[in-house]
Amino acid sequence: MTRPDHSSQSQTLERTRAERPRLWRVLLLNDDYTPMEFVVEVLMGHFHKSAPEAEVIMLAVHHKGQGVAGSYTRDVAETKVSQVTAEARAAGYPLRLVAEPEGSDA
Ligand code: TYC
Repeated sequence: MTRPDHSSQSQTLERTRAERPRLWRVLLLNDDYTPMEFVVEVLMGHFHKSAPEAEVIMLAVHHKGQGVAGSYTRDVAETKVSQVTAEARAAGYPLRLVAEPEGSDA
């Protein structure tokens, strides 16, 4: 009796597991009302930027309209969007963030 040949299937599964998960960028969007200091604190507290790094990113978003806060697996990126958005709303600010897959450059 011959057993079914699963070799190609298991090779596929092993290769899939070996690949790194696609990363998602968390984008910060500019607005006219969120204080610069709040954005800097978000970048330091949620995205682990140093004070000088956070300042550079915040000013780039302020001048260009949007910028990358960090890249993470999809779950982590979406959680950061939710948590920071909730924190901004609780503070009364309209700050917006979105997560997008890397490689989807506009
Ligand atoms: N434009 C805001 C201001 O002048 C600062 C700001 C920067 C807001 C970055 C949002 O993602 C942002 N107070």
